[in-house]
Amino acid sequence: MDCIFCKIVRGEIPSKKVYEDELVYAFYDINPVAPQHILIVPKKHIVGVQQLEQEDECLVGHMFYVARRIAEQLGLAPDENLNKGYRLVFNVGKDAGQSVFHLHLHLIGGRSMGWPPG
Ligand code: DGP
Repeated sequence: MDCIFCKIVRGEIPSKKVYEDELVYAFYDINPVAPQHILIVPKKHIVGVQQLEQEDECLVGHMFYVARRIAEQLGLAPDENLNKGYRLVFNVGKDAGQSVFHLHLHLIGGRSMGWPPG
């Protein structure tokens, strides 16, 4: 399949791996918007959030759990006073900024961020 993230999952395009299991692959974004910017992608090709099926519910939950563990390993997790932290983002469609049409969860951290996003 001619999908850049499928090729990364298969190892046909090099990437800086952060985590892998039977369901997901996580790697550093090539164009980081913060000191830490990781993408968590399912190994199954899903175009985006709008193409999710009910059978994908557990997979998406797993993506969030993996993100939480990676954030902890990178020292991004909020402390007991909820200081520090990170952002988890799905861009859904072109107007929202989606440019790769294989579902991916952005894990962005290492700096303070504003709201609303641009
Ligand atoms: P989005 O705009 O939400 O679809 O995010 C796609 C992200 O994918 C974007 O931040 C850049 C990243 N990206 C695109 N191509 C590659 C690649 O070949 N390698 C890596 N590591 N990241 C990529």
